[in-house]
Amino acid sequence: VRSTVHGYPRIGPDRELKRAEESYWRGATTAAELERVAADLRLDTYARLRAAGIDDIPSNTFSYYDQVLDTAVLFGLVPARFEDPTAASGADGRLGRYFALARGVQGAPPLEMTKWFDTNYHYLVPELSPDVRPRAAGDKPVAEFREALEAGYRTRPVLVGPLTFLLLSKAADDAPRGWSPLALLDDLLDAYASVLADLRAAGAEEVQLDEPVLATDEGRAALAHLERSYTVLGGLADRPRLLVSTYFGSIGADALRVLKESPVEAVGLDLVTDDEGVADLTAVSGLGSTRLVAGVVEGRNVWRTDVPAAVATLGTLLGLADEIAVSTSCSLLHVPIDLDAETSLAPELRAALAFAEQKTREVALLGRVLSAGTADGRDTGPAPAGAAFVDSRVRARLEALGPDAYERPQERGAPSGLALTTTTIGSFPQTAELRRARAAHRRGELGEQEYKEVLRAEIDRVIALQEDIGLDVLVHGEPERNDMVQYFAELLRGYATTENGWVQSYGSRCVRPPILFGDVSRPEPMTVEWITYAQSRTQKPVKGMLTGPVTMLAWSFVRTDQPLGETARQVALALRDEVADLERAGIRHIQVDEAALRELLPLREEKRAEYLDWAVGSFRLATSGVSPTTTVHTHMCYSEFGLIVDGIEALDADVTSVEAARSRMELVEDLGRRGYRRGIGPGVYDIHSPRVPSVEEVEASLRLAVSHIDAGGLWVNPDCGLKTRGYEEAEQALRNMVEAARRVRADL
Ligand code: THG
Ligand code: ZN
Repeated sequence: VRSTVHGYPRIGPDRELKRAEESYWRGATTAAELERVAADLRLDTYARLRAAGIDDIPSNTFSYYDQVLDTAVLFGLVPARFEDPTAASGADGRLGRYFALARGVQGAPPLEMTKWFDTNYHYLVPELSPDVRPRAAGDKPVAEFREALEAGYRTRPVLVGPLTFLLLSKAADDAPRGWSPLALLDDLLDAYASVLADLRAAGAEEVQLDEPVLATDEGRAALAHLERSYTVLGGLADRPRLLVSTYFGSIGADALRVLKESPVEAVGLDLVTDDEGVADLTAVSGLGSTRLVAGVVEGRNVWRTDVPAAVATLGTLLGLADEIAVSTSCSLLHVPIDLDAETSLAPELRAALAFAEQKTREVALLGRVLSAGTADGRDTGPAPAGAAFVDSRVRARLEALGPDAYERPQERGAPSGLALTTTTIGSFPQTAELRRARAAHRRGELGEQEYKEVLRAEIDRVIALQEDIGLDVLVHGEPERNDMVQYFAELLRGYATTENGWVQSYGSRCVRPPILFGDVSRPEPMTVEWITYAQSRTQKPVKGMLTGPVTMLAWSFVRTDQPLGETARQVALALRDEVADLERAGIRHIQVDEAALRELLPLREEKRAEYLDWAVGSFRLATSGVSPTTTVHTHMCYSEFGLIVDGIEALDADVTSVEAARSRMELVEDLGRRGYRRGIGPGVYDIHSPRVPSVEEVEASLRLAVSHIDAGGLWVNPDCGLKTRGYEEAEQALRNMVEAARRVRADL
């Protein structure tokens, strides 16, 4: 029984890739230097996998930014605005254009970025139209295969599969109405055929095609396209063996039957996310001679595998395919690299954890155990899923809550007398000085009082700047927070944080998801000191800023020994106390961000109602204790609004701000049609790009917005927090935004 993994983190154990890229972007290093760091990281990954005992090592899991972008570039699917005839040639030209697609350049806004299924990773959305013709335009998979082969590794190149690629792409603005990227399938399959032939010629014996979209309703419904894809690719004379990998949930018996009957050699299934995988296999009477790559080691959470249970599962699977291999449930991209880099986790918690490095060893161990038919004497004891830290006080409080703890009075004060009230989402740029102070404080070199002085000085400056710009509802800028989830996790009981547990979020940006291992409670107020200080510096209202329960879960590694909804209610109760303290301190606007509400939405419709029920319930538990005259705000990122608009109504917040800039205000139109009556702040410009929007651009968005919904409920804000931007661009963009609001107000 062979062992493999679907993919491995690409950022490097010390975030080498991030540093190298950001240095290249600043112009401090050359393309050749960046390429050398990347090559070293790839080879280091192969070496780690081999050392862990993994039999079949994947390649092309590396990316400079994102694997979907890589696929678009591989097939020449680059929008015309990036075809600059004067662009530099050679490595600089290639990388320059690649990064332009991801980050934008003056005159060419970047591709839209959105969440990769229900993870906290973001991919770039290819823009396709009937005018483009997919072709094998790049050689990244072949080049990386050759590079590995020369170093002594005959790897299995990994590509995003054709169905997933097309279903994750969108029709370009100039495509005819109703045109679907799926129309490109046959041309795209020709292009895949060419890449597969090149890989075969280079010596690849097997190629992995990732089709996670089969875990969604949309993918499951595209059976004809699935069949077409793998009949064509499987039928090629000149190709490596094909492994079609699926993950983020089961794919259903219908899709599994299509794959079983298609001429592909192997199918990868996620056997941990839900418990339907084995039932699907049984429903199709097993895979027969199609090899089953069994994802039994959780690839996206950090708990150790229960080895005896996994061995039992694998034993069942032996009867459902002639040949099986052991793997992770998905790429290890979503977990930190190495638990050994952590020095201060409690021993009982550490004993329950496995990061990428440890998981590869679990996979290899399972392969050996199955091959030998017995356990090989190592520690294979069961692992707790959460170190079960029980707090009976929290449980008793939750049990005592009545239904009124989830309801606000329907009659409440108007949020604001103004039309087009201007505000920001919460964070202001995190300066180098601030980061240095935080690091020094963490190392114990900067005392508590001195550190607080730095933070207060930053708040002074942020408040003064906002007054000068003329914003209406101010924020304190969150200088005390490294990350909106990490910060609260550090202050809540039941949560642990890591020192080096970095996971890629998008491009060079990483997060350190905290670990929610036990019952959650709030030992003391978490934000009151900072918000009240900011309020003391201005006559204008200052918004209090909290992170909502769903987002606290979505961006953490969460215990699996109780339903997510139960854990969310514990977090909500802690936040409810914080909201009450803020209100008592005189704060009149309180924002509870649910940036990740959309992200945790189950991939399949049949599971959504239950999710929205606990997601909405926990938000309401956190916020419904406020007085009728306090304005409750919430913020969401990457919303695909239509899908959750009912959920948003149910949150019962007074004002909701959402990303809208990259999707050009589509949501406002949608809301207008639905007769939405609460406050809405559609992001008027994209903060993920360094581009400064012009006054006219913002003005046009606002005029469009007021043509669809009542100006009294319209708030004016950027589409997300400003922490990733520099002060110069943030300030200019906000000035333009406020000026645009002034112009539109004047015409009302
Ligand atoms: N926090 C967490 N997850 C997130 C976001 C967040 N997911 C969605 C969205 N926001 C992603 N956006 C970002 C934006 C900035 C950064 C990471 C994700 C970022 N990270 C710093 C870096 O990579 O340099 C490190 C931050 C730190 O020092 O902690 O800038 O806001 N959890
Ligand atoms: Zn956001």
